[in-house]
Amino acid sequence: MKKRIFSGAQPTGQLHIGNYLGALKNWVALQDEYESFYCIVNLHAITLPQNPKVLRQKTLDLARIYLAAGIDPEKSTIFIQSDVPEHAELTWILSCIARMGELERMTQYKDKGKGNSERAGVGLFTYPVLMASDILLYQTDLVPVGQDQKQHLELTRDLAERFNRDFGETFTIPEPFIPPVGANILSLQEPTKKMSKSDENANGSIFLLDDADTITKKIKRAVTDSGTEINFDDSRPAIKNLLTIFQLLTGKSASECETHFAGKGYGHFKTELAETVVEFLRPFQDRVKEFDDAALDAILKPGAEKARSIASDTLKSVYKKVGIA
Ligand code: ATP
Ligand code: LTN
Repeated sequence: MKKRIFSGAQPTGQLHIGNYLGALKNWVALQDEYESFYCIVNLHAITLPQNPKVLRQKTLDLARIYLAAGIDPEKSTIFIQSDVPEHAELTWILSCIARMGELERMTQYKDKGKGNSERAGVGLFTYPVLMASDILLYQTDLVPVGQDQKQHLELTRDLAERFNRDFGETFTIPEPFIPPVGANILSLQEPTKKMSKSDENANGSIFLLDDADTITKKIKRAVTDSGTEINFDDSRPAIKNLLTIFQLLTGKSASECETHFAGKGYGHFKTELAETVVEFLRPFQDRVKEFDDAALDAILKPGAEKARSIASDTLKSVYKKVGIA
């Protein structure tokens, strides 16, 4: 029996190269070896205000991006979170064993809630419990995510262990898969913080659907460090970040990248990086257009059915264990 993967992304904002390199690229790479479930987490999306008119569209657009990135519906299950009501149901049960203190320590809540509990929604606070439910419903072995989700994975493991201890063996304890390179792609404008969908400054992110001109401009404007060398040096995070993007898109080793740019200036480096990104994204952007709504429906509907058949088994066993059914 293959081991199982679960991961997801929110249909908010626009997906950027950080989401691709930190998460999607690995989802694609792992789908042969694992039985994989890739979810569009629209219930997570509404933990911050969304425009209802565009949320449905964004949900479908994200399915297109999964497919264009190379997730193969013949190998992996792609589905929309809200099509499987067990996610919300298990969230209630796990909310009853999660502790306020452990959720208060979640840095994403602190960042996104801006430390203002009068204004922050309860959904934003319990967001990690919904994420734990996503993962635990599928008896997941491995969760490929970027560095920013590590803390949520630890909470998921804690909740699973607590439930198993209090009610008897029920959940598989999942392991995170955080890639050694690319798990924290930084903003091109402020290379001390992560490239983020919710960044107000669009120049900090290369979006997967940006056109060639925009990509080239963003890379030309990217902040650099003092010095001239193009190498992987932790004390020069801006260049290291750009070089990491180059490395992951070309598949070269770190030392090959350094040799490749030895003696070259920032101008040359940025031009070549921009060409590499544009050439990488061109076929991806063509593929995005291939899937119309009917084609998506033909993938997402059976995806949800397959997911549901597993999720409902887990939920039934949970209800039994807690004395509800
Ligand atoms: P935001 O950027 O607004 O915080 P997010 O991280 O919530 O967005 P999702 O679409 O839910 O965005 O994330 C999808 C995946 O991309 C997650 O596994 C996340 O860890 C990963 N990811 C997000 N930002 C980066 C980044 N800068 N570098 C590497 N991986 C990232
Ligand atoms: N919280 C994640 C998205 C997410 C997820 C999940 C990732 C929701 N549920 C389950 C992995 C497994 C984020 O904000 N990037």
